[in-house]
Amino acid sequence: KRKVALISGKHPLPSHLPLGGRAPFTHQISSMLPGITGQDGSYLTELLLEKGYEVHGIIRRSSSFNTGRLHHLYVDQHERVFSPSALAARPLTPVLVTRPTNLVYILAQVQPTEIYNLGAQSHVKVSFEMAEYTGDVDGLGTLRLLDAVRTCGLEKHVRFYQASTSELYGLVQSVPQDEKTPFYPRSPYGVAKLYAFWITKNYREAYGMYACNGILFNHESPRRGRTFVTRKITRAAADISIGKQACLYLGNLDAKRDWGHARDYVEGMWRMLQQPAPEDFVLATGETHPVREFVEKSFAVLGITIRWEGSGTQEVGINTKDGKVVVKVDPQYFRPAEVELLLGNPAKAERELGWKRQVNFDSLVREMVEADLKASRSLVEDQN
Ligand code: NDP
Ligand code: GDR
Repeated sequence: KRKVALISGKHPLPSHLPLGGRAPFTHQISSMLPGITGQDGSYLTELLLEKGYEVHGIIRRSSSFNTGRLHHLYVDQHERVFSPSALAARPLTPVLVTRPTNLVYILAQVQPTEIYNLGAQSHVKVSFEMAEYTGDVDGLGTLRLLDAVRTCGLEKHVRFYQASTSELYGLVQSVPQDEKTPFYPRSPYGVAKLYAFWITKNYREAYGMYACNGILFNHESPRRGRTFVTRKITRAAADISIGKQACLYLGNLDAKRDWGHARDYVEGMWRMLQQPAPEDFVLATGETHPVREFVEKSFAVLGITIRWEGSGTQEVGINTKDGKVVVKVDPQYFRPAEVELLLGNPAKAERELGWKRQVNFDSLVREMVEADLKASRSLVEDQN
């Protein structure tokens, strides 16, 4: 059986990026990935290549490089050297696509067996500043992709994964949150993803598509975007520890999140598309931790103990060794409406998918801090 995956976005200016597999469009299993250049896209690409998929990504045209997270997965077309795993020998081959109708062209050409719809304006705070854009990309974009699948007559042949989110729960109704917990999104991002959740479910019911929502709680890694709170903290802690930065400025220190490792979560995405029938699943760790604890543990990895003083916007974190203020609250990072508590219940995924997170909170923090420390140090060495 031919298996082709597509990791896709629903953006106005994507390009076409085939990766892996030895000859284009002939591999037995293939996937399509909009959002391939993001954190999850890079881990999912690794996983699918390992499983022998031909992977096609859709990327946006950018004036600067946006494929950094994928560089280890392909080699220069002039060298034609197969990587040790012999999986990543295909060069980046961009095909500029400018209109949503070109999604139809890509789908018709790739004929994916699986589509992972990861592309999104994924920053919650930014969504308040770019609400209409976020609604268009994250909400309507999902509809465009689903319609393109139907236009190509692939609705009975393709399996579709929608990157849904714990942000759908928003204002706490009850915890732990599972597949039956009511939604109450608290941001334009959450509202756009609510539309995407329901349109995915609607196309499943209306047209018999194999379409799943993965309701994923926060997942992080050394590849996490630098403006999300975990990575912002681990980078700053590393820089502060070697004297490159003085202070870290943060918003709400008391928000609680259920944080897992992205590598574990992409495994869950893939498992959702291998079931006999399409269903929606929560992926979470079942633990919750405040931002404040993420800060303390990150500095602790570097041998720095934090003492908190003051309250509200006046609160600061002090390095107990030298008395220096290393964390300050800056109200510009507060959100107009906040999601105070996320705590997921992954029981259904554990039971039906055999999925379980492998990386715990402390190991996640350590891995991220150590990666950032290594990067900071090598940058300093390069400059010297
Ligand atoms: P990232 O922000 O790291 O990656 C987002 C991807 O979407 C990138 O490839 C990005 O391309 C692309 N993208 C951004 N803007 C657009 C646009 N206008 N049109 C099309 N594509 C665009 O996100 P993650 O990898 O962390 O998350 C993947 C998906 O999962 C997202 O949909 C996110 O909302 C969702 N999600 C994430 C969770 C998490 O904790 N990480 C939890 C639950 C859901 P470029 O590189 O060019 O910017
Ligand atoms: P989130 O992630 O909004 O949960 O969305 P983020 O890391 O941005 O925020 C988590 C919590 O930390 C608080 N916070 C700060 N956040 C940021 N970014 N910067 C700060 O300086 C800061 N200070 C405190 C926030 O207020 C929030 O409470 C992520 C994204 O990946 C979404 O795409 C995904 O759907 C959800 O996770 C699940």
